[in-house]
Amino acid sequence: MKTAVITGITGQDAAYLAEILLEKGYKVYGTYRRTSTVNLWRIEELGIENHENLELLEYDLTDLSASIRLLQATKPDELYNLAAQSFVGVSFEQPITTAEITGIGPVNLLEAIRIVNPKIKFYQASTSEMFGKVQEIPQKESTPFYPRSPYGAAKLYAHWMVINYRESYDIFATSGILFNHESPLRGQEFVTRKITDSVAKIKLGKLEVLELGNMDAKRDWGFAKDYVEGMWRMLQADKPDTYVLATNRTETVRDFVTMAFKAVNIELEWKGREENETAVDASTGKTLVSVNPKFYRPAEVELLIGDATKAKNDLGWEPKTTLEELCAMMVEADLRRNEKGISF
Ligand code: NDP
Ligand code: GDR
Repeated sequence: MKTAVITGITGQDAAYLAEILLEKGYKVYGTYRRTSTVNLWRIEELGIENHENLELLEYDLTDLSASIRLLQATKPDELYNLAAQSFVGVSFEQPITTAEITGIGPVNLLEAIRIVNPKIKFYQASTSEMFGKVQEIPQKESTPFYPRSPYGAAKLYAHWMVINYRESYDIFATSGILFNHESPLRGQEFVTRKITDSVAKIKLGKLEVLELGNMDAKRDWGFAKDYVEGMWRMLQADKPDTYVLATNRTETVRDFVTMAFKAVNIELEWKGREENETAVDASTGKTLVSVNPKFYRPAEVELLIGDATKAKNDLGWEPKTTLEELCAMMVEADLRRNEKGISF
């Protein structure tokens, strides 16, 4: 039986990864950090919280000694580092915390591997945010980086440290540059989930208007469950490397809003531009979407579209879920939750 450690078990990706590793027969240790109320709703939604091969351990990524003891106690074959301060918007307000968790945190784990057992295979959750300001379309492994946020810069530091530990110490350290991936388990602060939850509330008469920031930002959105399969495949490869996972399709935030309303049979009509942009219900004329500049960021990543050809060729990985399917799945889950009065 293989053993894996997944950091950040309370997060979206870790929940799906734990699910597929348990299905593959792994013993899985998931780490959570100490808070006054630990929220395990994601693994509970997946029904794996009491799985006999899943064990939860308290751990903070910013602590080197805790990282060493984590690996001594669990003796993993594979270590997936999914923990991070992962919200780009917050990283502008908390750049130092973001650097400590998202930038230096992974180095604590790399050092722990070096000290405890250099044979442990390591996966680092790198991100398309490292590409930032457009240098090339579509973005792939060889595209130059130009991060546009404290989060992107912190992730880029960690990314280069992974490559350095790979080359310096012969550690199986792999980096997945993943483009945005969403699901019904996505946090509500991220734009897709904010949209699907608000659409559900508007449909049920629990919210009047959805307020958003930059509608023109373009993202390459995939389904998180497809992407965690790619993470696992990366650690089964013959050698450590860097891989992009993406769908190679990009849409604006506005397009996603239109799609989500369509999923509840509401056609939108868009009016105005930038700060004055709104969308009304085409059949009633009621305003359902408006722009609030408080959601603008000091610097924006305007366009992301990834090329995952390398992952397809080397790992046989391809996304399976279309954006329409993903959006409908998220709206449906939020309708169900809102009907029951549950809010995650
Ligand atoms: P989430 O924000 O859902 O989860 C992040 C996890 O990290 C949470 O469990 C959080 O715990 C944990 N965490 C935060 N700080 C610490 C800390 N100091 N010590 C230990 N754990 C900590 O992220 P996702 O699941 O969406 O993403 C997983 C990883 O992939 C992240 O590293 C993210 O940056 C990266 N990524 C995500 C993409 C996406 O589109 N989802 C795309 C590319 C990369 P808590 O619940 O206590 O806050
Ligand atoms: P992103 O995701 O920054 O790409 O990072 P997010 O969903 O937060 O933003 C996507 C785009 O939507 C625009 N936007 C808004 N965003 C939020 N959150 N709220 C709004 O109201 C809003 N209105 C417009 C944003 O400006 C942005 O352009 C995610 C995270 O999961 C990272 O951890 C990960 O690394 C990257 O995806 C790839």
